[in-house]
Amino acid sequence: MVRRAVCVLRGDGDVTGNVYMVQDDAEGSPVELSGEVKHLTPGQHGFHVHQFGDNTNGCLSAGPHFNPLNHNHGGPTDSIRHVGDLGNIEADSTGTAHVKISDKIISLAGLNSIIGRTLVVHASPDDLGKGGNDESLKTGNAGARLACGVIGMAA
Ligand SMILES: [Cu+2]
Ligand SMILES: [Zn+2]
Repeated sequence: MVRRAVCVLRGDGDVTGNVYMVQDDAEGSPVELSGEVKHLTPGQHGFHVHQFGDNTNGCLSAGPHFNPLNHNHGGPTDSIRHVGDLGNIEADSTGTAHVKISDKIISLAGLNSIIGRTLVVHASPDDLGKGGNDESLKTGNAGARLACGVIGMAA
């Protein structure tokens, strides 16, 4: 059996995207994320799952990074990271980022489930916790929230 989820990203500007998530339900299987985010500035943009599926005040009400173990912020391959730390996506010269991420920490079920939480794309690169300041260990200095969407189950 395979679990599927989807997220439609929208914001105050013209950044838009669709991200699809698939996970085999065998224990320890990664979540495979794929899709596109458009109308970004070329280069890296922080990409995280935030705690709440609340977009009532835009992307701000999604709260901080999804962090059930109360760890410091990190990069996707770090052993110490927020569950929601997916690193960066990279937009090409046309402003489109082709999302292709495989992650074994997030899940579509259980304690680390991201269903009902918010996926956020940021204005700036995520420094992956290596920025040498306090904010780096909380947010990676990824800056404003350009677009976001609630992660929902899909067929
Ligand atoms: Cu974020
Ligand atoms: Zn984080």
